[in-house]
Amino acid sequence: MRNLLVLSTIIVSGMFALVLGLYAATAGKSPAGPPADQRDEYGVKIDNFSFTPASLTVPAGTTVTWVNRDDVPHNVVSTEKKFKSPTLDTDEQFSYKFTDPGAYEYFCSIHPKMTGKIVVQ
Ligand SMILES: [Cu+2]
Repeated sequence: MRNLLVLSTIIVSGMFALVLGLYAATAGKSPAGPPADQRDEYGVKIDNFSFTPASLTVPAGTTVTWVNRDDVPHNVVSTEKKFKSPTLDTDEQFSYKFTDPGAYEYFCSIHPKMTGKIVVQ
């Protein structure tokens, strides 16, 4: 009878451990989003008369969004006329999808000293 009790205790403990393990495995499978290297959207911040990051490398097929966080209007103009945003007031944004690999330089035509680059791989 005593052996039976020990056996039951072992079985119950085992099941408890199994349930805990399943719970831990399930809990571990809820990521907060796709991994950083699998994003298909990237952002460039416009602030204090500069683009941040000034140079951004993205995989082909990426949509890049520029957001004007400055208190003066800016725009985003491709040096090779591949894309051109309207004038962006504070907190306005512009997106462009880069499908072909290459280096895309751009500037703000209102303040031509503001320059940036998107490298598409
Ligand atoms: Cu500007």
